[in-house]
Amino acid sequence: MIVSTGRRRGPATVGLVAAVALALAACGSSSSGTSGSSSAAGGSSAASGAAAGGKIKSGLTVYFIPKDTQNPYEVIADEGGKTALAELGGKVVVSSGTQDTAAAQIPSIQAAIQAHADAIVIAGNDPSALCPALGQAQAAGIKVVSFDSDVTCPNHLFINQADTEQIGRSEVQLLAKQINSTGEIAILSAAATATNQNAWIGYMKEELKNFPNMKLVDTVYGDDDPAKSLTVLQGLLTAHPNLKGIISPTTVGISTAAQYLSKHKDIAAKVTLTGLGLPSQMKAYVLDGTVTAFELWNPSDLGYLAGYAAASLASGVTDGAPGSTFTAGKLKEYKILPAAGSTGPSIVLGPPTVFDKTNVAQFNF
Ligand code: RAM
Repeated sequence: MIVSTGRRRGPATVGLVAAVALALAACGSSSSGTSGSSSAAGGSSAASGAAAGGKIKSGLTVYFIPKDTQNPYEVIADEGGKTALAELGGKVVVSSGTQDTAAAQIPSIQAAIQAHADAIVIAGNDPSALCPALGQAQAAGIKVVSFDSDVTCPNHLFINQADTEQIGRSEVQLLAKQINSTGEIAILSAAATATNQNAWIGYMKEELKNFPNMKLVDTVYGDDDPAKSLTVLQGLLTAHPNLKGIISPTTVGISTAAQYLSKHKDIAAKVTLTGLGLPSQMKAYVLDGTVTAFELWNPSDLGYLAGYAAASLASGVTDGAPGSTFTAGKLKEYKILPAAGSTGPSIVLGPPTVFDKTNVAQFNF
């Protein structure tokens, strides 16, 4: 487990600490239920935000538990959370593993309990395996917010980066435009258990029904590890010599694939790559013509919004009830949306941005 603490606006300190020696029996369990409560993050089922109000408490400690501590996207999101808590007179502790598994995140949840944190903000590497540990945290009075990648555990608020359906469908549409809606395509994803990628892939498959001449021939998983992403990419290209397009709904996957294609122009001439990428990582590959267009939201804003949501819940400023609103600093006011499908109460940051050569250099994330 790797932990870093951010206080005020000072630089983050990253250090290796010993894993908290607590029972990990719950690790890998999938015995969770879905939320039956109308209130997102409280124990009671408040029907409105009437009970909420007041000021954000100062001195709050919020544990940010990203998918892993190495992924630049997650690091930017965590920095956004640190900015939020610094504005509110509290602090963020970033803690997670180095691999995108639920097992690697459980020691960080236990550490948050030990530290009497006020809230946890977590990007789930698995929809249900984290629920027993998160339930223990809630029993200890810790508010739970998920961001980036949701969990299915009860009584939490999900901070979604953009509308899930829009992300999935628009990635297929972006690729279709570039390959004349024709040919074999594949997906280079993150971890096979990642809630966010799997939800987007579900909508990609729906959208592909509108493109009968585009055929999804494979989905491979690089676990948001650059080395593994490269290996599965190479396997994909070998297994499917007629591949026309790849969608990589992960910043790690798309940047790895773009780097490979930029060095193998013969393959890049035949295979079109799109997906979700950081403009800072993708700029070179757009400007050298390897990639035409891809999309993303601002991960820093995502972390900032999650930080404000966690602090608001921990202070009782909002009770997380659908329909209620709260103010997220520079991002202004957000409304909590009702549960829908397998997603509990949530907040959506905003629509994604499409990046191409006209704008890719303009973003600092
Ligand atoms: C990767 C992670 C993250 C996802 C982005 C688009 O960095 O998988 O969860 O939201 O890509």
